[in-house]
Amino acid sequence: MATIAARPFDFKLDPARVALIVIDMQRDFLEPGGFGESLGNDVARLQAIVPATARLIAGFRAAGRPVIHTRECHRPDLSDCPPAKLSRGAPGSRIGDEGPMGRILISGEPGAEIVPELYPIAGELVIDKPGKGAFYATDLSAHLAALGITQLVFAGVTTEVCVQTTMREANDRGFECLIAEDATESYFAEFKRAAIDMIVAQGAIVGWAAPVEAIVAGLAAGEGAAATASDAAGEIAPGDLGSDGSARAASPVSPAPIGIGAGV
Ligand code: TIU
Repeated sequence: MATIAARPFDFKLDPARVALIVIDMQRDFLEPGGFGESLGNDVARLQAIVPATARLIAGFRAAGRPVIHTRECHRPDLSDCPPAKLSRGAPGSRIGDEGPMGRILISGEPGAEIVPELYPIAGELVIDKPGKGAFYATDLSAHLAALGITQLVFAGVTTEVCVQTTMREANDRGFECLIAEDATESYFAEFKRAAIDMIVAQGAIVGWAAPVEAIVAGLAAGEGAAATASDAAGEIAPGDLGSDGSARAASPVSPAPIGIGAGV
């Protein structure tokens, strides 16, 4: 175990059981002309967390711990996008409409891709999700169970929408959740602050919050222990899952989606 100074109190990080989930660091949310801007937002705020998020990802990779990426996007035929969601955004630049980065929030289009600085490497899971939460209608639960994960560190965008929704889903499923507070951002500064305050309130009712540097330092400190525990448990490493397609390697060109699962 490694102790990380966190809000509302120290987080006991288990280096053998922790994974990082990077939520929706896609061009559609971070760059002009995508879904985020179509909703009336200034996307510049979100670009500022790319360096801290890259440091966090590098820390997990260096420690040999899983990095899982999510992308909010829909099938080209929009069969996984409910009418209530389709009707959001400015007319002419809604989900499925053509934009400067291709069809907005559609799987396989340039806008749905993760920004180059944070691109997945071979062996990392990429979960395409039709909702705000990453557990809804995806295979995420099954992958985390197969990897022996009990703790999740969260980064990505936006704090009060997809990050908070996924963190609440994870908390209800029994995961210990820690948000990296300088590797997450909202289009609204006050919403980010409020979301994190809500997460850590009432004795970590949803989870903990800590800066990237503290998390990376904790991971590095616990690395030796992780290797020992992992060996003893015969833990499955990312990329070691079977050939049934349950964990596909991300290609450097276009990460393969895990697909729509059983909604566990
Ligand atoms: N609009 C907004 O703040 N967020 C989203 O629509 N999706 C995510 O947070 N990824």
